Amino acid sequence: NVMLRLGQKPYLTLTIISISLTGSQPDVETMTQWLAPIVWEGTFDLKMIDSIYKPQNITVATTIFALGKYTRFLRDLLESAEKHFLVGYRVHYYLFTDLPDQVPLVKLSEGRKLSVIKTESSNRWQEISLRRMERIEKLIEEKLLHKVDYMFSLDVDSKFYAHWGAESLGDLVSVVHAWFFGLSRQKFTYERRPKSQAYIPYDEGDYYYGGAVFGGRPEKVLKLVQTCRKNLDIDRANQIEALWQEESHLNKYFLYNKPTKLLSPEYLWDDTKQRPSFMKVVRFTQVVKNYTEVRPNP
Ligand code: UD2
Repeated sequence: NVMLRLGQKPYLTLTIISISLTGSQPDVETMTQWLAPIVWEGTFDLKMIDSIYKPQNITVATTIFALGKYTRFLRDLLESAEKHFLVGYRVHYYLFTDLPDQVPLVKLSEGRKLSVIKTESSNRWQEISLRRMERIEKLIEEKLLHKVDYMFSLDVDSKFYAHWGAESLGDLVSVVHAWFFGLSRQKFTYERRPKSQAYIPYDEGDYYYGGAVFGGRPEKVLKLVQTCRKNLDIDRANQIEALWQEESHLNKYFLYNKPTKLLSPEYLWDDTKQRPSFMKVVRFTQVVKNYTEVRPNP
């Protein structure tokens, strides 16, 4: 759907069917209103993309947090990443964990490495999830800025199933949450309490983005994590925690700082959800987990 704003009138919605780059593109939105691409199978020419990025010999840092029982997801995530994630590119995984002994030995391909960063845990899963922002901020400032070309942050309870390559790279990259793709903004689970810094009113918002994947150039991601961290601090001081912790703050950030590239739900699917016919490939999914069993608190 392409929304046009006409003078003082409310929105007029035009539905454009099959915006096609290759002739085989499904009937889905492939461009945002601010002209950022939404990446789907069939919207890009991988050979051309590789011919641009490969000669640049880029390095992509990837942050993963595995605290407490979440270390059990590491083997699958890393082994599947070695098969599908930016294959042929230099990838440096930065793994934050309180249990370095439980990091599995996974054979990495040439040009790829893994650094373990010992991290303090928490007895609240919400805290573990939202504190990723300040930890990524510190990592960028100390190790990534002006040293790596791109970066991603990935949830650990996930697995790659198919190609995820350089078509995903951009200045500021977000992923459209599988559960909310195609829904109207009133249905998005943004933070709705004005007391929180993550507040978004019902008449605003473009997409609902997943907290499990974001990325971009380190300097752009630094601005994102810094802003979210500051807003999380203000919320904490005001004794309010946004509905979906840092994911709520991320959504607020992307509302006013539009991502330059959106990854379609192919890049963050949910194994419990049936795949719609327009989705030709599932590249990365959240694995099914028993929340009460893996989390430190309910
Ligand atoms: C959603 C988001 C997640 C995050 C969270 C909000 C998606 C698909 N997932 O997932 O990114 O925004 O809501 O709080 O968009 N972790 C640990 N140990 C723990 C608990 C969490 O390491 O005990 C880490 C781990 O990297 C995990 C991440 O925090 O992947 C997010 O936690 P979650 O997967 O339990 O959150 P969930 O499924 O509600």
